[in-house]
Amino acid sequence: MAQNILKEFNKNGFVKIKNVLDYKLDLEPVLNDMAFIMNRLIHRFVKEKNKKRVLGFNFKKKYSYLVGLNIPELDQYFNIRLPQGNINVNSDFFASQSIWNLIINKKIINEVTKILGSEVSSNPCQNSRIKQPEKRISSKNINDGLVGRTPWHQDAGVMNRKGQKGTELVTCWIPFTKTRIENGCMLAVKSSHKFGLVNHETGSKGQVEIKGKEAIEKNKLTTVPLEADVGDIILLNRYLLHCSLPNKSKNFRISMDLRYNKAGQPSGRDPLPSFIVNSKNKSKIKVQNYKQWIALWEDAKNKCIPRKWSYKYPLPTFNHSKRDLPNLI
Ligand SMILES: O=C(O)CCC(=O)C(=O)O
Ligand SMILES: [Fe+2]
Repeated sequence: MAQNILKEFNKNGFVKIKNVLDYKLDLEPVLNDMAFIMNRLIHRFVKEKNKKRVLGFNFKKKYSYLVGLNIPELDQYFNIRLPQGNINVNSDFFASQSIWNLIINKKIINEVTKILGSEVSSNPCQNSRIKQPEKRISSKNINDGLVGRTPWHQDAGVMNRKGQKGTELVTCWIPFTKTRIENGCMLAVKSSHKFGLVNHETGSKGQVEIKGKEAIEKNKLTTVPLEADVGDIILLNRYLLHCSLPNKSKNFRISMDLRYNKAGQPSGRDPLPSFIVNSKNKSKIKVQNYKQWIALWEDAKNKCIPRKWSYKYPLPTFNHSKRDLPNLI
């Protein structure tokens, strides 16, 4: 029987769709671009006498070597968006042609339209996550969602007030490695999107975290590990309670999360790029190539430089406790 994407999404708050993407066509180009960034970093940070040897390493060994150099904010060189704070003229981000191709990938957008309808914008809340085995991660980074465990949250919680008020945001989570419980797949509370927006507070390293998250275990809410194979995508409702497990394996766990929202609604991260990627009226698709997309990011960066930050979210999300998770169960 054909999978009813919308029905599953509305029932559980998430849906896994098998075999949407092709490794060679859609995913490997991104990994190749990450390898290119690593080579650039090796040229910049590795001592002259070691360069040749390190350039000969494979992906994993190169990344681990770079981690060992304690380069500040290493993950930012691989992240699709501007850093959250300290924006300056040199702020860098990973906006390659291969990522642009993924954002506008017809196979992804086709699935997203099953949830959002035909009028869809790309949302600038996008991340890539390269997660090493947890035992290699320094203790200060263990609860950093970009490189270690992702804390319990709802994706609507990382938008500004305008976005939180009702932007219909869908997350598209894309694995580049087979992702299982052992190597830190996401964990979701089934049907928790039905709670609506719950209260978040500041967690580790300035991330958002659900206030009263302990209630999930205490009240024995049903949790589902969101395991996925390469080629699959997982779509998440913006109110789904989810986190990620630690990577206890010996291998890397690499993923990307792209987001889309109903066209015309606030992105929740003004002035970062938000543009129509699907519409019945083709003339509404104004951003049509990689260079235009990069220009939007550069423009956004210039707007953020004077204020020094690219996005902020109000924390706690609510000043009262009515929307604290334990009071909603
Ligand atoms: O990949 C992860 O660790 C977390 C991803 C996530 O929270 C998301 O895509 O919304
Ligand atoms: Fe999330």
